[in-house]
Parts: sequence; C-alpha cells; structure tokens
Amino acid sequence: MAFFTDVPKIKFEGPDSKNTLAFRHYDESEIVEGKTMKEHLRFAVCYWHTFRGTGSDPFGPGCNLRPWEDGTDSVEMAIKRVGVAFEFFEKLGVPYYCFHDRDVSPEGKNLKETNANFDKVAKALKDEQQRTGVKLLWGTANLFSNPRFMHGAATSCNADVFAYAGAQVKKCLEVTKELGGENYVFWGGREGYSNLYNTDLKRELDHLAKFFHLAVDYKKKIGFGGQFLIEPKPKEPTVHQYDFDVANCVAFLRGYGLADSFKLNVETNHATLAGHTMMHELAYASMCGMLGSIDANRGDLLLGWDTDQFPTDYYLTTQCMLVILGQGGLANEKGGGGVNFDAKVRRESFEPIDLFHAHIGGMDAFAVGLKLAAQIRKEGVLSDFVKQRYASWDTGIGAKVEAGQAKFEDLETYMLEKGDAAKNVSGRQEMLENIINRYVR
Ligand code: XUL
Ligand code: CO
Repeated sequence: MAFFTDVPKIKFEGPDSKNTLAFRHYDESEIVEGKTMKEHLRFAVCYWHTFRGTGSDPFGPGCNLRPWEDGTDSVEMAIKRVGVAFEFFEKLGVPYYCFHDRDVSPEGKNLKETNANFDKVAKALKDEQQRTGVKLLWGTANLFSNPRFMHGAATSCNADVFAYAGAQVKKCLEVTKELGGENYVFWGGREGYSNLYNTDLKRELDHLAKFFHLAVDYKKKIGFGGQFLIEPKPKEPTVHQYDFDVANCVAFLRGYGLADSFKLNVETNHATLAGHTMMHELAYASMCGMLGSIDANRGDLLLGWDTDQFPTDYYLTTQCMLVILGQGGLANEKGGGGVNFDAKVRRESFEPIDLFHAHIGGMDAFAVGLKLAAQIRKEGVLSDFVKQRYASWDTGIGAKVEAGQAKFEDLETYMLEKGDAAKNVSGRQEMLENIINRYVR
C-alpha cells in the first residue's frame, strides 16, 4: 500500500528548477573527487524524528498529521510504519536509515516480550531492506525514554538498571548485526548528572567505561563487524552529559583503554551546545583518526537547546565537507559512516509533505557543500596558505623540535645566538574569509 501517493520519486532537475519537490544540487551520480555524490554523502534518514516525531513540545501535545498512524503503539502499527518509512526512503532516494530500538518496535510488558516485538519488526525491516536495497547505517538502543532510566542507564545509581541496559544493548547489537548495520551508536541519553550533591562522579564514569568494555566484548563474541560510535553532547537532558564533546570523549576513551574500539558520530547542534563550531568538532575528531559519521542538523542562534533543524547553510555544509574530504571521506572498506539527518520539521510544518521538503533541502545543502569543498581543495587556497604559515617548522630549529632533536638547552643556545625570534607574518583571516566567499555565493 502506498502512503505518499501525491509525491513522485524526487529527481535531480538542476539549479534553475522551480519544482519544490526536486533536487537542485544533489545529483546522486555526479562525480566529485573521483566518487559519486551518493558514495560521498551516504545520506541516512532517522526513524525517530521522521517517523516517531509527533510535534509535541513542553508547551503542547503532538499535532503532526500522519494519516497512516492508528493511534496505538502496537506491533501491527510498527510493522505498517515500516512500509511507510521505506516508501519514504525510496521516493527520497536515500541509501541509508538509522533507528533506536524503541523507535521501530514497542516495549512489551517485560524484557522477553519487548525482545519478541523487536524480532517481529526486525523481520519486516529486513524484508523491506531486501526489497528496496536501502541499508541500515546504524542502530542504537533508547536508554533514556523509559522512566527506569531516570538516573541514567550505565551510570545509574541502581545496578539493576545497568543490568537492564546491558541486556537491551545486547539485543540491539544482535538485531543491528542481523540487519547488516554498518555502525552502532552510543549516545549518552541520561548518562550525566543534574546535581553533584547526589552523584558519585568516579563510580559513574567507571561504570560507563565498564559498560563500553562489555559491549566491545560482546561485539567480538558475535562477530559484529560494524563500527562503534560515541555521539558527544554536552547537556540536555542532564545539566552535564559525560560524553560532553569530542575532546572529552577522546580523553575518556583513551583513559579507559577504549580508544581503539570506538570512533565518533559528531552532531552539529551538539557541537554548538558545547560552545564549539561543527568544524572544530569534526577537525578534532578527524585529527585523532576518530571521525566516523555525522548527525547533520543545526541549532538556532536565538534558542539555547537542541532544536535539531535541517541544515540549509552553505558555509556549514562546506566546512563539514572540507574536513570530511580532508580525511578521505566517511566510507571505508567495511562500509563506514554517513550523513544522517538527525533533524526534525518544525511543529508548524505538520503535514507529511513537509518531511520531503525538509530532507530535500538538507540533501541539496550538503551537495552544494561537497562541490564547494572539492573546488576549494582543488584550487588549494586554504591548504597552500596553511602550509606556508607553518613553513618555519619544515627546516631549521622547527624541524629539530618536531623530530625530538632539541632540548631546552638547544633552544637557549639557538636564541642567544640569534638574539630574537623571526618577524611574525599576518594570519590574514579576513582575506581568507573573502576568498571563501568567492566560492560560497
Ligand atoms: C539526541 C540525539 C540522539 C542520538 C541517537 O540529542 O542526537 O537522537 O543521535 O541516540
Ligand atoms: Co544525534
């Protein structure tokens, strides 16, 4: 049964098209830096916002018009919804989707029934994946909605909740493997604190690390070949989330001997909540060899929370793609990461057609970012400047320091002889910003 009967398959019509249900920039077969746009961008639709978002906010209930919904959270409805979702993925032309276990299948009266529900829906998902060729970029477990997780999951003060969370992740790993998921994501959910008066910080962090080690053990045991990803976020729902930002996650993973088993899934709105730009977070993760995948969205400068809007800003997408192309992309021989739209339509955009407009805009914005970043790289305007800026490290004293061949005594001898440091040269920020505006226009 078709649900989006008034929407055709979305096609590329070129930049001059006035058709609001067409791509103006995303031509999946266009070659950029030797690969198709489809291969570079590896777009994914997220199940939670797109198929479970109701439009509710702290001031009012859901108001989204979703004619296929029957108002129940039954397994039957979950299976029907799978059909709706895959029709959407196909019409939009995305190669991937992502889910939380509880987005796709409902909780039962106990864990056994919950797992049985998940198996039934997973079968429907697998059938639709096979029918359409749409693949699972990543799965994740929802360890934050059910009230049992009020104090966190792996970091709960209640050891039984840690046990429940472990059992839930075990099952979700099995299903993600069964569905060929290319990654598995851990977002901190309620892993954090709201007040230190009631919190044993060290114990909670030790438990979080223990949980990740157990997950790594089980991944190896079942031979799940996907990549584990941690998704940093500084706050919301808790005042302080333990997976605060990229640098914090890298330090945590290194400190607990987990760095080889994880990469990061970096989200734009989480970066801005942490007081960073997305480019900073991506560059940091990439520099550590740990940039795995991205959750593409944006916040609103006038609001201080995770608004998860669709990305439309060409500077943002160009900056993302500069870092991603700089590390040779998100794909690897086993699959790899992608650009997942962890984004939701505004409450006012309550009709099903708005889901298409939102994704088309996000995909086009990333297509533009990809093309502009490739052009900037081809003409070498940033890389040449940066290389020149650090040229003093390529020879002489700089090269000696980098090679570990200079002690403080050598630096003193060198400077006593020279008298003073060589003159500084301008960083030319404004000139570079003007150059970038030659491309983004
Ligand atoms: C929450 C968030 C999550 C993760 C998956 O802010 O981004 O949806 O992407 O749990
Ligand atoms: Co996210």
